Amino acid sequence: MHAGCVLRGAARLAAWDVARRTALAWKSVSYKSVCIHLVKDGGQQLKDDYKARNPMCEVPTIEIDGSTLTQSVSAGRGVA
Ligand SMILES: N[C@@H](CCC(=O)N[C@@H](CS)C(=O)NCC(=O)O)C(=O)O
Repeated sequence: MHAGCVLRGAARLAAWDVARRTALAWKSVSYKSVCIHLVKDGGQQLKDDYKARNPMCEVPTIEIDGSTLTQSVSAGRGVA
């Protein structure tokens, strides 16, 4: 059981977005999806509130079970 899962990703789906969402669906994890626009406002991934979650200033970021996972492969493994 995963509580309060939040998935922060870009508006346009990349291959790893599909893989991540597939992993979440496969594990029946419900999640809140938050769009991080990479151009709007000078790049929302560069804003302090997002940078505090992911110092690399990249999407995706998954918050799950009190942990923040920032790399697609580790995020996939964290969900599985
Ligand atoms: N190693 C990262 C790479 C993620 C990545 O390259 N994300 C791109 C978007 S597809 C990004 O956030 N770019 C931010 C930017 O261009 O400022 C992962 O596997 O999650």
